[in-house]
Amino acid sequence: MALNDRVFKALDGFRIELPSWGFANTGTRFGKFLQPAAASTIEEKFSDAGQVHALTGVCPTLALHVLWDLPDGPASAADIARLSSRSGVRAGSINPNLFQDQQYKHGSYGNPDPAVRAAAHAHVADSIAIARAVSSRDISLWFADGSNYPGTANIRQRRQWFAEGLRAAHADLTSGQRLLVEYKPFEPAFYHTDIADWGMALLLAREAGPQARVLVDTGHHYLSQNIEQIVAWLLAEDMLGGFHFNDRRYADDDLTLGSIDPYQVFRIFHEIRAFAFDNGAEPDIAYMVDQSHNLKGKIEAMIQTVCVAQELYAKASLVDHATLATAQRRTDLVRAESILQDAFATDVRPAIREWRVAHKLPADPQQAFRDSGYLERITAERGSRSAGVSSYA
Ligand code: PSV
Ligand code: MN
Repeated sequence: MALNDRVFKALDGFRIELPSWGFANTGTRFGKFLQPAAASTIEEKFSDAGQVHALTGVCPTLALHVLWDLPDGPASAADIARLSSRSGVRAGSINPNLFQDQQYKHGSYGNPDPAVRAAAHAHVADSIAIARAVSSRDISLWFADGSNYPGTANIRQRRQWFAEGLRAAHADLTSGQRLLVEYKPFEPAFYHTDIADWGMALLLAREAGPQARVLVDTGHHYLSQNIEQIVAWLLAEDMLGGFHFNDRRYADDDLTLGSIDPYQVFRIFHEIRAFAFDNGAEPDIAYMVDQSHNLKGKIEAMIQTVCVAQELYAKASLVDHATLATAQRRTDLVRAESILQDAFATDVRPAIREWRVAHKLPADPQQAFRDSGYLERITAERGSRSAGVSSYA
């Protein structure tokens, strides 16, 4: 197949979800630099996501965080439907918030206090109901649970509480819904985290039930970890539910995708493309962005991320799997490696521009955004609001 055809086919099948919180003011624990154009209402987040989707054509859904975006629970569904039809973007994954309330100081599902565990379970049950009300498939669970000092938490007991809690949550799903279990090695807990890695997430998801899968946040690994191997194993186990994409240099930095190590992202996509080739079927994976744009303009950062994701996915689709398999069988190491390197080095940007034009999209979404005047308009409209907006919302 010609390069253009391969790129077109790959991009036709690639969609990526945006996070509502990526359009809001965020910061570090040292402070927050407010951006006048940042979104602070759910209307504004849908509107900004609508811009990114209108210009790129590949972001039809917006991930929502329950406490930040849906304070009225399932009653917010009518509002969400109205915002969806106005912005052209539907509700995406629903993210319960089990880390912000004071009651979760010592954990949620792993809290020794049964009343707090019950509150966490009730919040997840509500979130599952919200997902149904807004017709969204995935409920994405991340737990900040853990401890800061050795000896302060009963790790095995907490594992048991997690297994029970996730089984109970799974029992609330209706058919078609999925529970995604996200792992993270540290932060905010700095001694142990209850779901610290993909193995723990996999075991818990398996135990929860057949509609649970693992969610891989690319920033949630130790520094030298081989993320694409984790992806390959989860694919082989039919347990890869989705991604939270971002990049990092040190910890969970939430930088824009591919900004530090684009070859890492390419290698992840390569494992997925190779799996699809070997099995003759596309795996069902929810690609999502999970970034915090502290310094970059939020909409620009999102457009940049989406374009980079498309580029790296398109490059991975250029790998000649049949030739690679032969080279691997013959242990022709340099040839096998260069098949990946050649695909990675190919400039796919002209083909992507053609794909955009063929789909009546701007050839250069970033430039189109700059020319649109949207940023100036929201800066003027939103900038007059007083500072002191709360985190993410
Ligand atoms: C935690 O670091 C995380 O990756 C989870 O996905 C949260 O939902 C998100 O970040 C909130 O920013
Ligand atoms: Mn995440």
